[in-house]
Amino acid sequence: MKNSTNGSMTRESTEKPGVGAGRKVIITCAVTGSIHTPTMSDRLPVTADEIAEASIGAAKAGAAIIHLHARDPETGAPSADPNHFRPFLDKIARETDAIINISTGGSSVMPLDVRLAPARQFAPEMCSLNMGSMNFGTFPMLDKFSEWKHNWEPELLAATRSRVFKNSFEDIEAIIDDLGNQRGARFEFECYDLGQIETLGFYVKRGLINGPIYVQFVLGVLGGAGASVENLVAMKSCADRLLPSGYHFSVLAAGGKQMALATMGAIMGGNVRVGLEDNLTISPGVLAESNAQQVAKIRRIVEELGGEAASPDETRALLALKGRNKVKF
Ligand code: KMH
Ligand code: ZN
Repeated sequence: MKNSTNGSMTRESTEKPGVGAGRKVIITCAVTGSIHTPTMSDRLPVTADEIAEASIGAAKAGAAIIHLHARDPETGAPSADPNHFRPFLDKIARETDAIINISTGGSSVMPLDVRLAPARQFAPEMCSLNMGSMNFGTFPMLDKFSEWKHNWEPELLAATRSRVFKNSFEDIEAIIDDLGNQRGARFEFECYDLGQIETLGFYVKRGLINGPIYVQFVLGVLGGAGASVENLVAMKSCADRLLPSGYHFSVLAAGGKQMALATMGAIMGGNVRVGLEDNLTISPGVLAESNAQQVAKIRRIVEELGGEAASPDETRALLALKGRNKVKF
């Protein structure tokens, strides 16, 4: 018999809804990161004003979480100097109620203490936490340009051939304790392959990680899982087996498959991350005008599929965050 509410020819599904049924989908926007360099796009935010403007635009377009790195305003080079964070944190907090998520990944070539400095100082509601050591190759982008605005750009890309993005068990435990237990942050657990989801499951089982879990399936980084539907399905199945029911997942794909795989993630019952940190384009071969343009596009897709963008406060409730009044900026 045809079901009058959802048009299905079958009896009502007992599965969790995907994008449909007005499900709240958390949109994260990662506005600048440390992968891309100023030569690659004039739209990549570099100064504090640009990072603030990009973040405010993304929040207005529907992003509940803003994932932040800083850059040296003179050169555009990735920076984890808290002095480079403060001006844009203050401005974003004044003009939006978005959840600030400060990266602890920094740039894959920075030492851990440098990477942790801004999250330690500003005690945000959320931080990223990369769940394993890995190769993190951005050097293939060297082939795309013959001239660079700054010497550090090709040097940094080339360095990723020999450097390892170090996130040892000891590092992970230190971050959980320092930023989670002592400063009350919840984590965006960034998992780039199945082994890192296993590591997350290990710490949950050991009782080191409590409360709502927000795992980011990261696809498309050279050294981690490639950006394919098959890999996403495998990661979701692995997380379903290892993580407590009710865990939250989000999907990001670095590179041109960003929108397609985020859409797939939403359809599978997850949340989405976009932003120029992960991908500079808005459609194949076309540079995005802004972070907000990418947020608006994924929001349109989510809404077309029957979902709704979760507000910052709805996200705070879903993830049991400590609240805006407990951050130090
Ligand atoms: N750009 C992502 C692929 C972090 O900030 O901790 C990795 C990332 C790492 O977001
Ligand atoms: Zn990041």
